[in-house]
Formats: sequence, C-alpha cells, structure tokens
Amino acid sequence: MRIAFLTGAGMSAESGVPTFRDALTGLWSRFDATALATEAAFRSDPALVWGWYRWRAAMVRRAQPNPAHVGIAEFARRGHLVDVVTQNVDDLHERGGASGVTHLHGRLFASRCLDCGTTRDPDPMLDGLDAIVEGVRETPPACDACGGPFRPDVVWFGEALPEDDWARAVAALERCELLVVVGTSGLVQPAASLPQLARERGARVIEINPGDSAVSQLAHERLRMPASSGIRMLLERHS
Ligand code: BV8
Ligand code: ZN
Repeated sequence: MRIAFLTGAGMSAESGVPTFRDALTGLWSRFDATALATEAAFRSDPALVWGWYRWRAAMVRRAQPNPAHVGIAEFARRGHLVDVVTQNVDDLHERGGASGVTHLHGRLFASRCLDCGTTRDPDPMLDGLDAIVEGVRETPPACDACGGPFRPDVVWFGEALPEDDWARAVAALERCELLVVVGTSGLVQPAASLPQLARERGARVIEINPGDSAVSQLAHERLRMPASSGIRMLLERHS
C-alpha cells in the first residue's frame, strides 16, 4: 500500500520533546514559541533565540526515537511504499529508521548566515551541545564571509517553505492511498492544508491524536490515543 505520514510535535512528545502547545520554561517562559520562531525576534535579541535553538538541539540530542517513530519505519520494512512528511525540526524519524523524510520546516541540527547564507563545517549548531544547559543566552557565531550572525536552518513564521520540500510533500500527499496524520494541531499553514489535498485525491485519512485538532473533521477515522499506541494498532491492522 502507498502510505503517507504527516507528523507534528505530538509525534515526539513521548520522546520527551515538548510540543509547541506546551508552555516554554525558564528564560523563555514569558514568550510563546510562535513569537520566538521569527526573524524579528532573532534580530531584536539574537542571543535569546540562538540560545533557545541550541537548548532544543541539546534536548533532542539526548532524546530517543519512541515506538511510533520506529513503527513508521516498520511499515516500509514490511514492503509498504512510505512517505514521511514532518513539521518537526528534530531528527527522530531518521533515528527511528525512516528514510527520505521531508522536513517542511527545516532542521534543528544545521545553521547558516542570516545575511549571506554561508554555512560552516563543522556546523556551529552542533558545537559543544552536550554542555548546553537550559535557559542560557548564547551569542550566535559571526559569518566569516560577511560578519552576519548565524541562524538555525529552520523555517520561521512569515518565511516561505523550501520549494523542493513543499513540492515533495504535495506529491506524496497526492499519490497516497492512506494518509496517517500524527500529533499535529493542524493550525500552521501551509502544512495544515495538506490533508485536504490527500482527501480530495481519494485517500483514506486516519488521525492519531489524543485530542481534537483543526484537521480532525477531514479524517475518516480518529484514533484518540498517543502516537505509539495508534501506530502499533495500525501495524497490527496492516500486518
Ligand atoms: C508563511 C520551525 C508566507 C521553527 C515552524 C493567519 C491565518 C493563516 C495562516 C497564517 C496567519 N497568519 C500567519 C499565517 C501563516 C503562518 C501560520 O500558519 N501561523 C499560524 C500560527 C496561524 N505560517 C507561516 O508563517 C509559514 N510561512 O506563511 O510564509 C510566505 C509565503 C510566501 C513567501 C513569503 C512568505 C511558516 C510556518 C512554519 C513556521 N515554523 N517550525 C521551529 O520549530 O522553531 S511551525 C512549528 O509550529 C512546527 O514546525 C509545527 O508546524 C507547529 C506546531 O504545530 P504542531 O506540530 O501541530 O504542534 P502543536 O504543539 O501545535 O500540537 C501538538 C499536537 O500533538 C496537539 O494536537 C496534541 O493534542 C498532540 N499530541 C500531544 N501528545 C501527543 C500528541 N499526539 C500524538 N501522540 C502524543 N503523545
Ligand atoms: Zn554571511
């Protein structure tokens, strides 16, 4: 079967990675994530925002893929044609065994110069991650080429999604027979418009989420449970 998985922050909740709905803690507790994840916030306080991404990178580095990540890779091992499209910037799908994952909103473990796009190897985002503690402001490194600040290689609010990743996601959702939407509130566009696309193409849509979301009404079936239980149930059903 050709299966597409569209995932959000709830996919990594059982790995201990807070969702975007979960309140921020410590230094960032007075901010909401959607405000911090903007170029304006970075320009007004680079050390605050860079520090936030470095902390998230350190936390994800310490986290492990959960049974839902591993279960999605199992579908491919069983011969299904699987496309994974994620809003998450973590690497837990890949560490769970999935290949060819489309990251709609970029990646945590990479950075580039805000002004000229220059990258650096080794990537400064990875530098000394094990020593990163929560709630620390950190000045982003300066670009060797233009002196501009390095920024995380993620898509901030108000920024366009990478065209090639978006095109891959649309193609995956248009050709799937089954779409499994896992752990997203369905509030962020244009990602939240993808389930409609699959449904219009005749795909069966199943949602896995303990709570209601903005895409629930698009689902033929709603599994009101955590990702790990929902993926296990579907694996048993498609064994
Ligand atoms: C753009 C990377 C234009 C950074 C992210 C008004 C109306 C409509 C749209 C807009 C609007 N105003 C602005 C917009 C556009 C905006 C948008 O949609 N805003 C929303 C908030 C209204 N979109 C943009 O800005 C996009 N760009 O529009 O550009 C443009 C176009 C052309 C040219 C120039 C410009 C860019 C959007 C991407 C932003 N970057 N991430 C970073 O990570 O720091 S978005 C980020 O937030 C995540 O990637 C993710 O997409 C989103 C969080 O949502 P979820 O993943 O769904 O997570 P959430 O916490 O919300 O929910 C968790 C769910 O899991 C819950 O439902 C919960 O019940 C469930 N759950 C919990 N535990 C479990 C579980 N499920 C299963 N198992 C569990 N155990
Ligand atoms: Zn530069």
